Amino acid sequence: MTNKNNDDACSGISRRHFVKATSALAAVPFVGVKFVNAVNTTRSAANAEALPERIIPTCSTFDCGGKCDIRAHVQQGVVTRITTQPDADLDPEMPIMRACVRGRGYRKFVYHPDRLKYPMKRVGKRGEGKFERISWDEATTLIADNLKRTAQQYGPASRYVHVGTAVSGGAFSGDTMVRRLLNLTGGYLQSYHSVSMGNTAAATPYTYGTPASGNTLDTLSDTPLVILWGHNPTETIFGHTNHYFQQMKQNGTRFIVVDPRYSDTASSLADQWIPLRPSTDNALMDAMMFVIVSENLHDKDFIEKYTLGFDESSMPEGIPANESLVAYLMGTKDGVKKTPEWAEVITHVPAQTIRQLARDYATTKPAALIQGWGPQRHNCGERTARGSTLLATITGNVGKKGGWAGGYGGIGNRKFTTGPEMPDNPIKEKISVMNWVQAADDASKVTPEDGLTDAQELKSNIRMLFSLAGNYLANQNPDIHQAIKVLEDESKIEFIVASDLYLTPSAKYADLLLPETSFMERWNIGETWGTANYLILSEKLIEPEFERRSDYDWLREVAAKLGIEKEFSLGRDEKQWIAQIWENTRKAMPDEHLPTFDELQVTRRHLFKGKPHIAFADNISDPQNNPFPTPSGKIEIFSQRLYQMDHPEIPALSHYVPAHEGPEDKLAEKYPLQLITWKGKNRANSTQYANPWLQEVQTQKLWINPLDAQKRSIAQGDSVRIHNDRGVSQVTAEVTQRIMPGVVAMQAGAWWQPDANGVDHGGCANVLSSARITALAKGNSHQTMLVEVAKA
Ligand SMILES: Nc1nc2c(c(=O)[nH]1)N[C@H]1C(S)=C(S)[C@@H](COP(=O)(O)OP(=O)(O)OC[C@H]3O[C@@H](n4cnc5c(=O)[nH]c(N)nc54)[C@H](O)[C@@H]3O)O[C@H]1N2
Ligand SMILES: Nc1nc2c(c(=O)[nH]1)N[C@H]1C(S)=C(S)[C@@H](COP(=O)(O)OP(=O)(O)OC[C@H]3O[C@@H](n4cnc5c(=O)[nH]c(N)nc54)[C@H](O)[C@@H]3O)O[C@H]1N2
Ligand SMILES: [Mo]
Repeated sequence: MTNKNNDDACSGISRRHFVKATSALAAVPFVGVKFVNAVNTTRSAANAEALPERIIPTCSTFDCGGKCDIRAHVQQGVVTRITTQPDADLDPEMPIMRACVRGRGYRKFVYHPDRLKYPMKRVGKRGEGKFERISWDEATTLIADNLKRTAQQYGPASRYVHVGTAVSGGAFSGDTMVRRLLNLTGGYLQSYHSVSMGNTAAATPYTYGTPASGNTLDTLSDTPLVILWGHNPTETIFGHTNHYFQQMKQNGTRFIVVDPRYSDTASSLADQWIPLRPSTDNALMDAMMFVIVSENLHDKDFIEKYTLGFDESSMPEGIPANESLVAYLMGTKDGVKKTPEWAEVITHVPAQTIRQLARDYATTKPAALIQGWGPQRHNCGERTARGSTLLATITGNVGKKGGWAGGYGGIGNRKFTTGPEMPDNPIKEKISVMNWVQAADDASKVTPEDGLTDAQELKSNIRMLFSLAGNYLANQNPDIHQAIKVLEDESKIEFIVASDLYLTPSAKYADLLLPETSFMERWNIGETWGTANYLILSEKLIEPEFERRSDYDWLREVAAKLGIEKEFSLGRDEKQWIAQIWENTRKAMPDEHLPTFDELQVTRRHLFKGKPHIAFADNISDPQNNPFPTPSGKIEIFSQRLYQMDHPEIPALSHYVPAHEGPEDKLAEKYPLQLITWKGKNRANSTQYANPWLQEVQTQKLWINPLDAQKRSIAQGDSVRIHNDRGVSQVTAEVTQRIMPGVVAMQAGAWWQPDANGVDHGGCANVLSSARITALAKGNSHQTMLVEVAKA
């Protein structure tokens, strides 16, 4: 997730209570606590020479969906093995949090021979990937000089920090500290919008007044029906999902998965899989609501008491007739009844399946419809996010134990720790993440309409850019080719600093490429995702090799060259920052009774045993004293604010509107297949792409249905060209019924590997994806693209 500072999204779970009484902890002598550097002597018995092995509980600080308990076996300063939480360490208070394949493979990420070793300066043309080794002294002088020069020549707002999510799972990072340095030297151009779930975060408040619409999963234990809507937590993890969902499955909860792909979640949990054409979710939702209302299955008491805009009798004043939900569903205004037959044509879900799904959802009490973030990383994602809130509302599943309010945005975006102290940024204007290419190319064209906030225009193009722990200059950015056109023009951005562990497709565009340490070579505190609620100490396990340095370390040297080392570092080294962040966090939540940092180094992890949390429970149990934070104080099925915006793509009622580059777009005549991407189990986005163990887990292929393959004479294992007007990617075909006809899919995050003709051979979908901006959030729509596939 990016933009974790999006704090309003974090308030989903606000009251957590610390269970492990500090008094009990204090009574335990530190040496006796089981986590402390357990010494494994079994090998020593066999081999008298062998040195004792320390087994250290730790975690990565990647943006990987989980923050699982991995055990690093360290011998003579080398991590020799990685295991995970053993049975003996299962904590009855805590959900099981064992490492997945990614965690098990970390050693191969850290000890890979291809890892960057020295600071390097670009020598060829930008993007060619030619570098020469330089000294750290030269590197930090270059950064300091360019920081000064760009600030003087173009103003500090010409400096930009790019998306870099690979360190966002920790309390401390170079990505954060570079912002501290910039703020101390005049500021920088900030961006907003989480490319992960920003469309949901922007749309959900139009229903509930806040995006924080998620519950803790322990509240679902008695839920008879869960609908996972474009949600694949078996792979994406989202904190504690696997623990709870597997338990619920064993206890008889019925799971339905709505996804164009037969995902690993479908195969591991689903009683029923409902594939639908991507970006048509709202049509399915509309038809479900049509069935629910016409069969009188809606929760009338709930609707009357808590909502606005259901039918004509509950519309705000001054709105003309036939704008309510019922009027829309019944076609009062447009003459189109939103029947299952109507939706079947759009979604390709059989009408009878839609009818049954609607009945199941409306008559099972309670039921939880949980939407993932895949459906909202579409051009129509805001409508889809709000659509599920409407379904939850008319069935009375909001604020109830066992129900779910719909959007999943509210609980995946929180930080427990305070982070480092951050001076104010003197630059107030902000761009959307989606504006960066335009801001680098010609900033005068970035307007408030495109996403610029707190200013009418930008003062300067982006002239200096930091990309620390991101692969978003090229690989992860939608429409790679339009981005690299600007990057390759050296008269635009004048100086690009990147730090990574690998020479990624984005790192090739750096002017200065710096070899960062890995999480095993630094101190940090791991922050959990989603519904999880614990912190893990991520200890420095090994010394960095070659000339690798942490971003903080070289930033300190840059600060010294700018004459502000003291203000920047406050005299703290990395571990001291972590200790300070921990202290500040302790102070910020006195009720939690967090252990001291010294104690944490013994206990290793800290569980916040919050009360089970149900979003909007207070608004439902006592609406007089807790109105919803919307303008009307009610759940707004019809949003007057959206009505006044009068934007056809984000209507006042969230209903189906054909998406740009959806299946109803005219472009489908030329490019008849919809391509979607998914986050697979063997990497976190593009992180760990080069890990050989994880490459064995699954290879990058294009999933294509046998019907579509046959039409194109494509056989299993054929090399295929996936193409549209933006680009071409060539990979192997996986002919499989796991993807519905009309749709093809590739795993996200594979490295872009263009040949001399610009054809990608890595399977990077972003040569094909679009940089189109969403209507409300001004956000990304990585997932909405039309392509054609041919045998290569
Ligand atoms: N293993 C693994 N876990 C991860 C990550 C990773 O890269 N790998 N990344 C992490 C990050 S940064 C994030 S933001 C989260 C993201 O988590 P999500 O955004 O939820 O993950 P996705 O795989 O993008 O999408 C979830 C599902 O949506 C489906 N989908 C796509 N389009 C549509 C549609 O139009 N309608 C419906 N109904 N379904 C659709 C996809 O097939 C997929 O199975 O995951 C995190 N967890
Ligand atoms: N087609 C498509 N594109 C997408 C998405 C999608 O679903 N489909 N999802 C989007 C989403 S939700 C996200 S969050 C973004 C993610 O995009 P990014 O934020 O670019 O994340 P990664 O691709 O993981 O790249 C992170 C880089 O950091 C490096 N790295 C790892 N650890 C460290 C470290 O300790 N220090 C440094 N300096 N570097 C390190 C890794 O080697 C890797 O190259 O991608 C987006 N792009
Ligand atoms: Mo993400």
